[in-house]
Amino acid sequence: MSYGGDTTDTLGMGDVVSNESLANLLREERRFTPPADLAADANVTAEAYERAKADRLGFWAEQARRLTWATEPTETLDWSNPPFAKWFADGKLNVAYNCVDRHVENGLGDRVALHFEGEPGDTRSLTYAELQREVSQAAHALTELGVQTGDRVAIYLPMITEAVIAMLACARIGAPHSVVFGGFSADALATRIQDADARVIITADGGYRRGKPSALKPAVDEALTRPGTENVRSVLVVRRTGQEVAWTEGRDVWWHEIVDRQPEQHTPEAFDAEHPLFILYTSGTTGKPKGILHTTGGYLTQVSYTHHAVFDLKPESDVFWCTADVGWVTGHSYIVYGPLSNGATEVLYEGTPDTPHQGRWWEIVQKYGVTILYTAPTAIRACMKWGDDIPAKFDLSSLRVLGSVGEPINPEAWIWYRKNIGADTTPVVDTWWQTETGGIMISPLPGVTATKPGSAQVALPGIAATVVDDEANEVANGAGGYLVLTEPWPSMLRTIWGDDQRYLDTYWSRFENRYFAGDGAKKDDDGDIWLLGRVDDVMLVSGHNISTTEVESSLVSHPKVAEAAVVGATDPQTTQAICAFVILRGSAAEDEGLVEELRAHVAKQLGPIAKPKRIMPVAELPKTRSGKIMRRLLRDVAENRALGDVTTLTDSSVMELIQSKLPSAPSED
Ligand code: 6R9
Repeated sequence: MSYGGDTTDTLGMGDVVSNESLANLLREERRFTPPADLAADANVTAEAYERAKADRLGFWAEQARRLTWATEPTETLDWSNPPFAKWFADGKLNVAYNCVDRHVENGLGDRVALHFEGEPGDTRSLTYAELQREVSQAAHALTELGVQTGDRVAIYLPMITEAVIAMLACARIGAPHSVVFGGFSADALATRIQDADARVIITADGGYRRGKPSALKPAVDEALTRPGTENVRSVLVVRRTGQEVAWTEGRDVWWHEIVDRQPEQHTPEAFDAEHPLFILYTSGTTGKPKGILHTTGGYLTQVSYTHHAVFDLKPESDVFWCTADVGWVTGHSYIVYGPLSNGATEVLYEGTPDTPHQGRWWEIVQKYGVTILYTAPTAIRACMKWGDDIPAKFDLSSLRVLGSVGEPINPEAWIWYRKNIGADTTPVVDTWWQTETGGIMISPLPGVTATKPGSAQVALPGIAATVVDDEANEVANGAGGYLVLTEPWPSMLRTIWGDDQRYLDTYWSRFENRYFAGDGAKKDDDGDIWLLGRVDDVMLVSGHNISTTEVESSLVSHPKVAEAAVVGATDPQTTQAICAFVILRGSAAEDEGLVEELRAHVAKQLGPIAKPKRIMPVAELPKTRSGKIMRRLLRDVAENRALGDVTTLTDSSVMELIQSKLPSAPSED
């Protein structure tokens, strides 16, 4: 059934998407089976699902042996006080040793760990042996600055090698880090310093962004004037851009002055598996940011295993590139801890994809022979908008696996990615997970799964996920509801820093004994999972629940649309009215006819009730720095309200642009 008719459905997510509309979006039944050579040599085969199903804890105990433990764990999971989990609790290990030293000890010291590419074009390749020296020196420097095991260190850096080194140095001495994204303001930084009670901050004079040096140190100076930051003793400053910085004697220290003179050897201490590894703040839609706490052994086990399984990493020959920033969880898990624990060679790029030209990423893929690329739908859609001719100018034949994360990927963008970046042969893995889950949870496996564009499909071996209705009953195939995780997993968050009650209330109170992720989802006829966006974003139109993701996917499937964001705005007749903001593809012209054409296109695909009331072509959409569309702000615009909190927005001028384009009265049906 498509959306239509006048019947009022029950509330909840039961009807967020219909089978027919999914089939419409997929148009033909497109399935992509794994390339034969990849399947034949895959790190993980279908048998892993069986093994994990037969003995889930035994499966994870086996994965924990991927790591080198100072004391091997004998316990796997302690779930005696749910939802406060302990994994591998009697084991001890050092994360930095696992990510660096053991590879050097295994004779891989000359292997490149990081190919750093600065935005201005400066480069540096760091081997595992060099990384070991630099992490050791940084660890000594932190100790000299008085950092002790358990002290929190805030890291506020651009995407440079020191960001990775700083994180590993903290892990090495058991000082939990709190990485704050370099694009955040002094306010956001101050809140995070206060909440974690950080003792040292690691920052830089600045970084390069869009061809210009962009200062960081002034935000630190400003943050440290706020109450509640008095416990910060030292600010360690990397010289990146050479721009002038204000200096507080006795507090500020240059990285090169203190780190470079330290001994090159450092003995790593083994910490308990449940020792805190890092805090990472997620803003959420309301309230103060939540400090998501991750610990040591379970986290490293799952990020190591998932990186090996989902990307089919062959460390001796692959060049891995995750384009995320280290300031968000994807950078933590799939730039730093997953790849380095697996001894990977990877690319670290400082800048934006279109500086100095729109082919910069593809130039980097060609230059380093990148074999595995992991990026976000928002970036893929930006590349679609810039045009197919840009990637076509570069040799991308080294690529063999493509990944996506951060938002639902529209089938159209998925197909574009595979075709234009992956030569129509590489598997695309759409990976669903969250800051809270620590590692990938739902994803195809590139050597096993016949992929469906737009679907994350199946829980990984050892992971239990399903879709439930309002009453917590598992929905049948073909129905929609709420995505829940039904069993604890090794890289799960342990709590919200300093607020156990909020941890219980936010994640474990909606459904008994189940972790509620906040996302709507649907099972298709094969039982595969389709993510439908945050439940807060679901629209209620004349009694029907309609998912923003679905209407967006329909719009993006129109050849003239590169990107779309859909929100429900309060409407006297229909409760909410669907408002769409669209970015057109390179050559498409914006005119009245086009808006009507797009409305008709959605109505035809999804049914008349899903037809947007208003469609506004815009140049940009408001996004967080991790690339997620901020629908909340678009709702403010659509309802003519003052804008809410814009602190996590990439570029606040985007909202002014959108508001200035708003027609005064909405167009009528
Ligand atoms: C890793 C990351 C988590 C939220 C999550 C969901 C959305 C992430 C997705 C996806 C559909 C995917 N999300 N991956 N939605 N398909 N493959 O992004 O963490 O920043 O905490 O965001 O992102 O809504 O709940 P985080």
